[in-house]
Amino acid sequence: MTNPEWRPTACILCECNCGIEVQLGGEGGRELLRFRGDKRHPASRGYACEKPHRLNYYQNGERLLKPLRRRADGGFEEVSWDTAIREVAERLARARDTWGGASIFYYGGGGQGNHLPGAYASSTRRLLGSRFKSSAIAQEKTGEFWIEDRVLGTQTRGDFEHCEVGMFLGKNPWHSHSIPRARVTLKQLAKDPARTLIVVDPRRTETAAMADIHLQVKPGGDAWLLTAMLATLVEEDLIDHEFLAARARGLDEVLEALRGVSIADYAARAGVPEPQLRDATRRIARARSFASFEDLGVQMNHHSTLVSYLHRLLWLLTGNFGKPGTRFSMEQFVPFATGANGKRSPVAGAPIISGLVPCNLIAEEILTDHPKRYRAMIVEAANPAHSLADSARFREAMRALDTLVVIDVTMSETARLADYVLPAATQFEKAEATFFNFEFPDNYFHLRRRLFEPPAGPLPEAEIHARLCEALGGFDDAALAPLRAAAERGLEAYGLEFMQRVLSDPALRGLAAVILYRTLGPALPPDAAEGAVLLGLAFRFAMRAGEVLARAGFTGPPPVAALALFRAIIDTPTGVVFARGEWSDVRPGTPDGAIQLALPDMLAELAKLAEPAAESEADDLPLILSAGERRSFTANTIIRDPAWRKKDPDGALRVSPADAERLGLESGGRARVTTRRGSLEVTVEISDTMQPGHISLPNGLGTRPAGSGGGERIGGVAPNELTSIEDRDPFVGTPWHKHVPARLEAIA
Ligand SMILES: Nc1nc2c(c(=O)[nH]1)N[C@H]1C(S)=C(S)[C@@H](COP(=O)(O)OP(=O)(O)OC[C@H]3O[C@@H](n4cnc5c(=O)[nH]c(N)nc54)[C@H](O)[C@@H]3O)O[C@H]1N2
Ligand SMILES: Nc1nc2c(c(=O)[nH]1)N[C@H]1C(S)=C(S)[C@@H](COP(=O)(O)OP(=O)(O)OC[C@H]3O[C@@H](n4cnc5c(=O)[nH]c(N)nc54)[C@H](O)[C@@H]3O)O[C@H]1N2
Ligand code: SF4
Ligand SMILES: [Mo]
Repeated sequence: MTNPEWRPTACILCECNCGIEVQLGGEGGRELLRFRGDKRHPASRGYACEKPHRLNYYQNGERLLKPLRRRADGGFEEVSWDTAIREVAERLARARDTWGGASIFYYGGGGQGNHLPGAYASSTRRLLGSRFKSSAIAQEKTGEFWIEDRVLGTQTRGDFEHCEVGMFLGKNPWHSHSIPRARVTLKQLAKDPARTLIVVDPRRTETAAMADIHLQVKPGGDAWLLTAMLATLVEEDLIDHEFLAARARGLDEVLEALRGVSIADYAARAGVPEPQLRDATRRIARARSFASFEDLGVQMNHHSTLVSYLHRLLWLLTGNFGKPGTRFSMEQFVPFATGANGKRSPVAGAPIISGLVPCNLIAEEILTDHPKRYRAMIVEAANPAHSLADSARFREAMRALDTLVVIDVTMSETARLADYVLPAATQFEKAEATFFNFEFPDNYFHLRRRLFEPPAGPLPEAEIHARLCEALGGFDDAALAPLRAAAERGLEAYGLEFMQRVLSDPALRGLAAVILYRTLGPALPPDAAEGAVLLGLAFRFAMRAGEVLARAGFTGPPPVAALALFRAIIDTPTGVVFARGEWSDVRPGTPDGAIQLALPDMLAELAKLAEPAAESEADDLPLILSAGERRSFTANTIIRDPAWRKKDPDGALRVSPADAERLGLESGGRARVTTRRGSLEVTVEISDTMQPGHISLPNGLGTRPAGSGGGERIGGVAPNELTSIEDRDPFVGTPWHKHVPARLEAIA
């Protein structure tokens, strides 16, 4: 029986978090049966793609129901929550007392749909003195953040709804989305004869197939392509001098670096016809507005940091910043990208960007005898044993730890390596939210209410961290009585008490998250209790961005506006506009307020592009493997059961017709793919969307059910069995997953 009531929530399968409505049914009403886009949602406005229709595979997949502890014989045993919390707290406190809190590493904190675990973990980490952390962001976006922070001092995004020319660089938004209502926006761009869609991708992706201009770059050729485009701007004087004179510095150095470039040579090295490249460049320069998006195809590739810089020069030299249809910066509820702060990782001394240690260094910073190596780790809402480069090395690193604690809904590849596994409630069994607030001019925040209670066993992360903090002796429950009493008197009374007792007390401020959950949580509607931490965040937001908050209707002194915002978030289960930007707000946040066009280290990198191509490193690995493509039924490892995938059940390796013929491969046949790091059997799909020399595997597949013997059909392979941690950007350590030298052999 399906309950006819439509309940608002959000899709958790990509960063867009489209608002959806669901009808529940099945046993105990715990199945997600029917779906539709939620028209009330401020950003998605009724839009959703095909994936949430099969979200029940997440909710009712293989679950963890009891805390697990590793036995001496290597297996797991179930233990009570009391035992698990006590022992985890003891072991982590012992690690802190023996090696220092900095030896306790934190990984994750949330994925595509859930960022509240990380917010609550801040309290536990504070008590443990844990200083270093990372997440998937540090294997994709940290290079872009670092460059953007230096050039602009603010984080920006493209306004694709209004641009005249839109460009996607190493990004396939038809499948990967990342912009609101992606397919609607793409169709409008492609269909309108006055507008132009440009795609830069070695593969004729679904997006490239719709494009007006497809620059079918050679794998890894983007730095030459972008440099040739920039040199075209200089040679043909397509530069917006007026814009730059008013807002930028460093133009002369940049022009100097670009003048010597041979456009014909660089176009050839990029594999793109020079006339097409010039045509695309002119189209961009002459447009009233140009928006663009770079993603994993370039961010997980050679020259990734340089490409982020060149990409910025392309829209800055053409004056495409700070006006409709170009690039905007938005006020986020919790700021996402914060650049480098001068801190370095303890063993390798790598730069920490946005507070994150580069993912590719984690295993190295464990597998060493360096005294500052990480000794213990908490992994929460992430699956690094599957998602980080070189899974074998990562497994080895996890085994070398004194203590690994994993908090997950399922027995992930990472959980299997843990000393303790703590079962979490799913994202529909608790209130959840993300801080992916990238909209403009109206930016929204959505606290989804829980749809039903968790089964006996799993707990929301808020509860797990509150218990851990209590076991660590973080606060005395009696000291919280005045806060609890205030919560019963109402939100205003609570807000006052919270400011006086918690925010003004350095010892308690760091524990604000769990204190809010323990004291305000019980006074909130039960299906929104995990939203308690948002009050603290609302206070911070109101202090920082009162003006955009007021424009969104939350006026008054910061505490008053913060309380009003918090109340609206709790009371509106379909999402709230919390910031209303204006184009005049969009300006550089650099110390002198000017755009910094010339970054000396990047200009030095640019100059190196002129060097002759290095000898191919290995003749026996002649192909380039893109390990981890987004397809219609992939969603990282959020959904593990291969049955959810309606198409491409084996997650086939795509290969061009020319390579297939040369190697004697057939569609549906089997082949062996080998890299420097590993070798796997795959199913082949011959695809004329691939260019010769380039092969591609999907992301997030090859997950096995817990306790499986390994012989069963699992649907696809795990790409990071094939990648190496050494293949990474020299500046920020991001991996080169899209550019793995490989060879392919038919299997009879
Ligand atoms: N369906 C689905 N959607 C998702 C996700 C998912 O798992 N499944 N994951 C979400 C997440 S976490 C992210 S970060 C985004 C990522 O979104 P995208 O970055 O769009 O995802 P990918 O498919 O990994 O890579 C994009 C493109 O890079 C191209 N590429 C490979 N090599 C090169 C190259 O040398 N140069 C250029 N220019 N392009 C190259 C590939 O052909 C591919 O089309 O997607 C999000 N959306
Ligand atoms: N080779 C290669 N590797 C890649 C990529 C690639 O393109 N190629 N892409 C990279 C990118 S961009 C990303 S974003 C990462 C993604 O990699 P990760 O950040 O590791 O994310 P997921 O694989 O989605 O793992 C999320 C985990 O959270 C668990 N989970 C789900 N809901 C909850 C919950 O409510 N609470 C808790 N505690 N846990 C929950 C899931 O069961 C799963 O184990 O992969 C990266 N890895
Ligand atoms: S675009 Fe992303 S968030 Fe929206 S429905 Fe599709 S997978 Fe879900
Ligand atoms: Mo990602």
